[in-house]
Amino acid sequence: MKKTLRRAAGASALGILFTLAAVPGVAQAATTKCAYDGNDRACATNNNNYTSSLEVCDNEDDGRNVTAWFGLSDGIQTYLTDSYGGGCKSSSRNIRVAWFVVAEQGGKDSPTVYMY
Ligand SMILES: [Ca+2]
Repeated sequence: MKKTLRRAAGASALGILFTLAAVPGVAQAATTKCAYDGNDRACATNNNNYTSSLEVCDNEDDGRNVTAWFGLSDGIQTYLTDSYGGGCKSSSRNIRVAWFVVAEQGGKDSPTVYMY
């Protein structure tokens, strides 16, 4: 019993440490937006330090890949393609995402998502 209590106290002390350590992260608040095409999706996250994360997920086992096109804030476009299974495709950039669209192979583009 004593041992369990001590372990629990240790865990909560760790929890406090993590909470305190996370506080500076508030200044790094990120903006994440996603677009969906059925169950398929693409997301972009812009971080306050002007980096970004891109992700596309083919969640439909229908033989059609899913591609997202991302417009970066310098005007350059890039894309990511995912095929069903094995998790999502992701990438990061040292620049923010301005907009993106997602579409399934042979399908229509989603409405454009503007990040800011
Ligand atoms: Ca698919």
